[in-house]
Amino acid sequence: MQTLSFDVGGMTCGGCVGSVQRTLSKLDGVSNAEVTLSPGVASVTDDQARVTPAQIESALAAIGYPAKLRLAARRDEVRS
Ligand SMILES: [Cu+2]
Repeated sequence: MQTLSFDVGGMTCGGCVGSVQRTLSKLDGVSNAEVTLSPGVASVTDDQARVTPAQIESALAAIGYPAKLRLAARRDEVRS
């Protein structure tokens, strides 16, 4: 498992945060998602064998929130 941070654009209220969080949680391979409005960031804990950052970005883009992986903020692997 690993935890990745994504910059998420277009979120303006708690409803947006909820939509992003729900979409991330439903993705295969994602075990946890924490989303904040300000700054617009999603921290996603996932199984890198089952979901790629590009899939996460496109799932959010598909619902109207352009997301971009933060390479600098990438954290070390979490022990599972
Ligand atoms: Cu909103």
